[in-house]
Amino acid sequence: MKPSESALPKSTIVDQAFKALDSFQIEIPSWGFANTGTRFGKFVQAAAASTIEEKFADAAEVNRLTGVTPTLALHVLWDLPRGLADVPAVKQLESRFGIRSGSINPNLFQDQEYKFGSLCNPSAAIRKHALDHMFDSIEIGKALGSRDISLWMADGSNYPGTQSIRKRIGWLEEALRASHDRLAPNQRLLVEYKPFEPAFYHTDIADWGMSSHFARHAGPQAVVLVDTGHHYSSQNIEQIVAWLLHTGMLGGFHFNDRRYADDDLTLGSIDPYQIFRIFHEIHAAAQDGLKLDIAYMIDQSHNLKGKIEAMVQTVVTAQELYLKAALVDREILSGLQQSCDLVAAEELYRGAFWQDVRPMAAAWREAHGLPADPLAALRASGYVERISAERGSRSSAVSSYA
Ligand code: PSV
Ligand code: MN
Repeated sequence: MKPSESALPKSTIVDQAFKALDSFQIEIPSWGFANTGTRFGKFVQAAAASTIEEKFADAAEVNRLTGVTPTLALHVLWDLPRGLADVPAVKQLESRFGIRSGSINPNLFQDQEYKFGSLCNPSAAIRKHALDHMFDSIEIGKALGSRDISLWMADGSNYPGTQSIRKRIGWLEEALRASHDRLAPNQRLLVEYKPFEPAFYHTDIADWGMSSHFARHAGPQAVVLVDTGHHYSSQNIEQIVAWLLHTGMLGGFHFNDRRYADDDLTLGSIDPYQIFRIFHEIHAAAQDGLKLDIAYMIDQSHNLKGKIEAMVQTVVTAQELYLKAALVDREILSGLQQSCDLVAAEELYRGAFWQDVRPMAAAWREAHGLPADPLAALRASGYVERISAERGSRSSAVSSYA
């Protein structure tokens, strides 16, 4: 038997695969459908969404094709610029398009007063302004019945000695605890980290250790969010994931791929093996009986690839990598790890990665009344051509650090 072949009968493997796919959903970001770019400019797409209604429509199309993206992440200032007053309109869109609001993302980086920080700004008045926005975001989450408040801040500094790093830690601890106090019992606060950009000397939540600290300090409903683009080159992200699983602090992911920095490339386009390794840690933890509650989300906004195509491609890739990792025979692997049979262990692990799971994923889709090949179905539907014609030059640019 080759290491990549399982001893299990084929029907058992298909059952296992279907079970794994049944358990996987992924959230898509509203900002993934809008025109975005780099600091060098924007290439505007005719099909880009310029209203929240269009973002819901595009999300519904991705869900119609894939069946696994029932929720749409919202960014407060971009999607609900009038705050709570916009909630009734969003609710109408939810029922019209059959898509629910997903994580609520406060925006603490766009307003002019945040030049030197938001919740970590030396000015108490600006910190209060930022905290009020956190409170508003939490109320929006409650009103929409969406569970996760997903916090990322651009806070940091560019030059050594220009800010007190420790004072800022204290201010942020205070703000996150106050935010946590406002959460409803079913809500969670996800704390995202990023080591650089737009701040380049220090960021106030630079890594998973700092995120874990802030989340723990805030309270039991706060956990860590891992954005795969927010690490230094060659960092071992699956080890971070294993630690967060072990300590009960893993709340969710922002998926994308990267080559150099926070590149927001489509998932698995550069390093699919890394995502497989992350999913393996999660499946292994589940198999070992750990209690998991992980929000899988995409954080990508494309300005070269077609937005809806890129989103469908990412969702399908996420499913495939999740499935490959689900099919690692972890009982055999555990024995090989125990006996330190390195080559056999690695070959078993890599064998699962190399197998072609696309036919199984297609069979699962057909069994659920979904198109076997969502990308081909998107092309055949003419949806992108139709919205391109309708939206045309109306699409306006939306700024983002994504
Ligand atoms: C920041 O780089 C980030 O990853 C945060 O999650 C933001 O909310 C998102 O991108 C969009 O700018
Ligand atoms: Mn992110």
